[in-house]
Amino acid sequence: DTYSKNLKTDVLIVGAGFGGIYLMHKLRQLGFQCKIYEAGKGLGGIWHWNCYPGARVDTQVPIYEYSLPEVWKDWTWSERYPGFAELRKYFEHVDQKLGIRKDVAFDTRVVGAQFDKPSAKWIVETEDGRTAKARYLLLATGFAAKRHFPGWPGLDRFKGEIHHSSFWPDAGVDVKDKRVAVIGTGSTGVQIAQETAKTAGSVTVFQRTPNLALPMQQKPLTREEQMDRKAQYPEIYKNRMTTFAGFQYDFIDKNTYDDTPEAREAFYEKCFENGGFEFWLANYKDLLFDAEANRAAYDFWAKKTRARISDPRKRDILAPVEPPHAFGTKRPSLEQNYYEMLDRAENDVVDIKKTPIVEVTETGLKTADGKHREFDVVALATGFDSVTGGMKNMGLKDVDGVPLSEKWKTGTWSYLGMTCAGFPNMFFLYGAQGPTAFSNGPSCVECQGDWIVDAMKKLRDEDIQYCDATREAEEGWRRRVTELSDKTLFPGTSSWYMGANVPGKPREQLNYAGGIPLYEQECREALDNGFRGFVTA
Ligand code: NA7
Repeated sequence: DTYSKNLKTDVLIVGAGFGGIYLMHKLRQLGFQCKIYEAGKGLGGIWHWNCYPGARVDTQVPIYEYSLPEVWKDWTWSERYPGFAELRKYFEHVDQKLGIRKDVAFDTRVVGAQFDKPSAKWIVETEDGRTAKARYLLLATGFAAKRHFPGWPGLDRFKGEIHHSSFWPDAGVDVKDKRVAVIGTGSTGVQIAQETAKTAGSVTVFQRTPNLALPMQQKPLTREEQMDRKAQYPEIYKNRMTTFAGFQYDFIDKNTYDDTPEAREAFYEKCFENGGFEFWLANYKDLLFDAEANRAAYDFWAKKTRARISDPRKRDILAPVEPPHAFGTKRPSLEQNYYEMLDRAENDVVDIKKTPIVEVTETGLKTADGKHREFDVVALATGFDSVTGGMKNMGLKDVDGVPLSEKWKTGTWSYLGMTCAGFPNMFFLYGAQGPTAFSNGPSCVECQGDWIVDAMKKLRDEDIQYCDATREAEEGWRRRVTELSDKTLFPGTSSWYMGANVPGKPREQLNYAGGIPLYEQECREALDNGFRGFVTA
């Protein structure tokens, strides 16, 4: 069985979130025997780990779900942007339909893996001393498998409750009338702050960089309206693969200054009203390429947001007149009354770019200006060693025994954002140098998952033992990823997209910035041309 000390299987998948489950389902249909190793206690990947207050997906349903008819047919949601509890229920539903759980070993963390060329098998080791042998190793570990904890002295000294967002206790933390500190203003920090503020005595947000957050426009959904729409789902899912980011909308075919100022203002307004990422991903097509166009969008955002904050000090910290970075080159969070909430007298925002946190004490946080603030609960929403951290942390070694963490020490090399030279028959998805951070998760996973499944089918049909990317192909892919990114405004901003959120991490574009359709085309070409860029044996 899945937990046996010496597991043998065709395919070992690591991770039971959107990616791992999709791969297992598709490969089973082709007759591959698959097992999943999952470090957590349940299905759902990030939705298993993320149970912090307010954890919620920023992509609308039904875009944020599988395109598999057997799964979507009779499933409906209670709101446009569901919270983690409902997403966990969704994964139970997926399990009922696809029967995943019986082939998953939970609480099973991979700590070592190497491909043995003579037997053409991966040998995979777990933390508790088990060994698995598999022809294929598929990594579906997501882009946020390794948490980032800043190195402040005293982190373990705090006497109140202190938790990283993705280690939030399942039972929750009572914040009623408590003094809550939230450190970090990524998607996570914004969500924790606005949710805890509903019951906490006070919320203080420690902000290094303002989140250029957009109105979510949350809406309850009825079962009837969703069931009525089901006939359109096949079309919706087909269309999402034709858009840049795998959404239901795309950048419009117009540049910012093609419109008159009035028309532009009206268009921006409409994006805000529709809510979600429309102001980001359905904006003018030069938004992420042209600094001046980007500034116009920023100015609109700042005008709208500043009007919601009456306290001038808070207004300048949360929505400064001068942009902290080009709009959309860091991930905007979707907010619900975030600005009105922070504007209230009992809540506060501290600019830790000006006065960094220098120490955690038994009772609170000390900043560089010597100020000490006391708290009962501290939420660390400081993010992740994103995109590459998880894979570097699994004890993976190439055929010569060189750790992946060494190979990726000074930069990241992959081929097609799904394979690595020296790691035969290993495929990964939703990771480095794929569309990952610039796409809707399920769309990216299905695009890459289908490619991986087709590649494995081809290997089997053509009786090939293994394929291994060449170093030249990797160099070419790295150049491609860089070249696509260099045309955009992304490289000018310090973000986790660029590896710039973790001290000492090489600064480089970690994601493929050409959009899903172009990405899919490039990957298909490699496969259709007889495994171009791979050696096969
Ligand atoms: P993010 O987006 O990486 O946000 C982390 C936040 O923590 C961000 O505001 C950082 O400021 C801040 N941070 C990190 N380290 C420090 C230190 N040392 N001092 C002060 N502030 C710090 O993580 P999330 O969990 O919010 O979101 C991750 C992704 O998951 C998200 O994009 C979605 O796709 C889902 P900074 O901006 O670097 O100045």
